Amino acid sequence: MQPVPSNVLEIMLIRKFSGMSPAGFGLRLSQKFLFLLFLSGLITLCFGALFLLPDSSRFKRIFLPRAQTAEGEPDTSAKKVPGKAVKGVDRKHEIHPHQWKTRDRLRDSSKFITSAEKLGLKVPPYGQEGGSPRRGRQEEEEEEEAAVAENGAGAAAAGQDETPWAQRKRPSFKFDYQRFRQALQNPPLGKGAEAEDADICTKRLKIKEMMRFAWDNYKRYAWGKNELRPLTKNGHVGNMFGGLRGATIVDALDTLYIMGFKEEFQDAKEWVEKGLDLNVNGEASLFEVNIRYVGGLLSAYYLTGEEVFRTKAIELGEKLLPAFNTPTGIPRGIINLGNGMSWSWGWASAGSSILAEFGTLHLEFLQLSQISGNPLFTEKVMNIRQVLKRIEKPHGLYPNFLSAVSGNWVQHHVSVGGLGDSFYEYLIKSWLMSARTDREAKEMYYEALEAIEANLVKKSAGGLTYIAEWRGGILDHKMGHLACFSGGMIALGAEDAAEEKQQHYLDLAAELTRTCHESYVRADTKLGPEAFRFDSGAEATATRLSERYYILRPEVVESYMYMWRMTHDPKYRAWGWEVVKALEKHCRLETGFSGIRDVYSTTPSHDNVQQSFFLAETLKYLYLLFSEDDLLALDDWVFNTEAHPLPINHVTVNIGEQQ
Ligand code: DMJ
Repeated sequence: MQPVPSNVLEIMLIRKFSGMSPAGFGLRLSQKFLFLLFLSGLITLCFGALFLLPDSSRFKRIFLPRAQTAEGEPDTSAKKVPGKAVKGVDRKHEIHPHQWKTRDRLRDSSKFITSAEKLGLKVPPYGQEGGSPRRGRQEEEEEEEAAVAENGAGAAAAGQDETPWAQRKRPSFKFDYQRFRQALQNPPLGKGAEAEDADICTKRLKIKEMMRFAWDNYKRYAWGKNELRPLTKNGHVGNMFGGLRGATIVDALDTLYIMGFKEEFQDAKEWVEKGLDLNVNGEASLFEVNIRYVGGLLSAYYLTGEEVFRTKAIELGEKLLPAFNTPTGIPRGIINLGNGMSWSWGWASAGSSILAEFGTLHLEFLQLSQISGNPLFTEKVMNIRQVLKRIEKPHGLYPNFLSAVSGNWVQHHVSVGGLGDSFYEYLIKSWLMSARTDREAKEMYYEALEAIEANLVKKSAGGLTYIAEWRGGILDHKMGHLACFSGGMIALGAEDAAEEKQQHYLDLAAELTRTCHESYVRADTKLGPEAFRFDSGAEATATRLSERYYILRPEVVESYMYMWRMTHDPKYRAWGWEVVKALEKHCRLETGFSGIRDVYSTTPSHDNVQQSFFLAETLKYLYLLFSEDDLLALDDWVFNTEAHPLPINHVTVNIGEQQ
């Protein structure tokens, strides 16, 4: 007798194989195969459906081990932190309700605890965040979910105190500014010795005049806006800073200060006090806000001790923190400062985060912890480093796109120019800023540099050394203007390399700087293109129309400045002066400086933007090139990637010290 069917599956099977005994089946081989195929498909489907259940479902917990309940792809390299999309919130605004796990992971790291303790910051005992005893995991999860549901994405991860730092009840913390100043080996502005050479003095004065001209025109036509449009004599808002305004003011603060523009500096300070509104909505780039605004405010504070800069830097830094609420702790690229929502760039591979962006926060965030006493900033960037340290690197290289959800590389495009550049810069500068105690950063830097040299550094037929880009193993023989910072970076790090490599790195730095100089020399305007190539017979020239522009970028003069400080070879000053003359000839308009559309044409076509980094970086590096070495001495300062000087922590903090 046939058994009474007890479920749908059996009914289907009986219908399908009607006339056969389900016990014995009596099937032909091909039928058995079909049956097994169908059955295994069904089981896979049911198992897969488990992943769609919410984390809290008991059914899910029975069948899946905890670690597999995270959202995202399997991750073999980086330890994962589970997270999931929040119902009712747009996917691009997903937040991570299990933030406490990140903290657990950090607590496991003796390295981090060493750092936090050296900061003099109290890390409460495990399970006692916020003073409450440790609760059950389920209880915590339920609370986290409730908090998220109640507050939306801007509430950031539950378990993290979201009360603004300034309003929190906490033991008073005072950053000892005087102690910091006393620890500097040189006065920030140097001993004030004038260069003996009158010609050098004249050149420095000329650069000062250019700064005043750029500033005055910004002030006259675009005050409070982000950048000046010199042709149309108005302000440029741009879309990188969300609702933030005054990018030129904040970016220019330290340049005004070191050049001795006292009145202008006071105007700028007053605007920061009264005009810099941080409670604004809009899509801001985490990276740009960090390097220009946070970096600019930090430098202004360290140079002057004015409290307004410290307070604003911390307040702004806190507004960036919700971007880190992702399953891995790798921040997303865009943040709304008003409501804390964050998401990835639409154009980035599969909504991933960009190496040069999340890898260029370390210096500023460590300084934020130092001046605020809030260890959260340090925790965030230390976590980024741990993710990067653990992940497998193809040929030792760091690809440009990483999933903030899974912690895996999204594709294998490697570049020392755009998308990758300042990540490498921040490794060596982290080592230097820690007063040479952050050995982890140092090791990561030299390992990365070796991989770059082995895989990307090439010599052209004409004998020019360049750094190519890498696309999953295939080389693109192009170097971007952005990659021209590498000469300066490699020179800066040469002294700390293994003894037998020091001269080699200095030589490599000199060769790369010469190549970038050649890209300028070979252009009719004597200003370099956005990218230049070494294929199809090209040698350091742009071959595509779209790569012929120059937007007042600093990277080439930045390398001249470092090479000058390292070697005192007068050719670097000579090359810097060529740039000054070219800027005056092709970029100076009646009402400010502008980028140009084609460096190979002397018929002017201006892009009508005076970039804020022209005042922050290009003019500052030129000024330093023609100044004494004790003006912002490299023994005391590292420059962030926007040329804002941050102090080397001689006494106050030794963040990241490894034993
Ligand atoms: C600047 O904002 C910074 O130097 C950044 O690291 C790269 N791009 C610009 C200048 O070119």
